[in-house]
Amino acid sequence: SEVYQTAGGVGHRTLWVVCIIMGISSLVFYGMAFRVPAQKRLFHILTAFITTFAFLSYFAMATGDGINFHASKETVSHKHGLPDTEEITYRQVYWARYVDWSVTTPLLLLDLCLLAGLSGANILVAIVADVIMILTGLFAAYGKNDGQKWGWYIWACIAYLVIVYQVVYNGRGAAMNKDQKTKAFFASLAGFTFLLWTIYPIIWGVADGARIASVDAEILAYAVLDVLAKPVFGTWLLITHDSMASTSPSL
Ligand code: RET
Repeated sequence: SEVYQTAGGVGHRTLWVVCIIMGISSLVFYGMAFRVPAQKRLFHILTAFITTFAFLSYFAMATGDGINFHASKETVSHKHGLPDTEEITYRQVYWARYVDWSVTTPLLLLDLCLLAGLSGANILVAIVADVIMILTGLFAAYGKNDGQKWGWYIWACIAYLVIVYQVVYNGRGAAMNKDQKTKAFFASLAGFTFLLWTIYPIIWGVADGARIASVDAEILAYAVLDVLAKPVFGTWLLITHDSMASTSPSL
């Protein structure tokens, strides 16, 4: 049998709402960048680029770009002695998200790594692991069968663990050398990030993965997370950073 899974009105409106939120926060962040001297602008620019990419990706998805149907085969086992049947689900995959994430998640990590004062080698490992996580996640989304899908998913999760080790564990070590305020702020921001980011693979698992959650539920869940991970994260970072005396770190 065949099943089609597509977005409805709720999903469509949600995509537009987030598109507008990302657009407005980008303007605000660029505005905040101009209000500080050039030497203090690195975090502002990074953060504004992050919401700009998200704005473009949400514009794509809201207008129907960056989406396609993907067929995946599942074997449905029946009880009561009926033979197993093969079910094909055609689900909308929003690949524009992965294009967005492949650029914005490394930039988000860069924000955190620079705040902690992590070394260049550690930053590079975190960012390369992040790109691997997103690209293997994209392959997972296009897996033709369960083996492929969940195989790629496992590689992505391992890459995620590498990120957590670098940013949370080594990041905390590096932040030890910073002033008290930076140390405490890094701990809160990294904790917030780790919590949010861990929900993404869970949503993926029930949405693109097992295809249990509807496309609308998937859009809504990612919408909430994306707004917290980008505009809320950015506002928190920039307001706190502006209140601190330090200049931007140099790359
Ligand atoms: C995937 C699926 C494969 C397993 C893992 C994933 C992790 C994704 C993450 C995404 C974070 C996105 C953010 C977006 C900001 O708007 C690719 C879903 C581990 C952590 C922060």
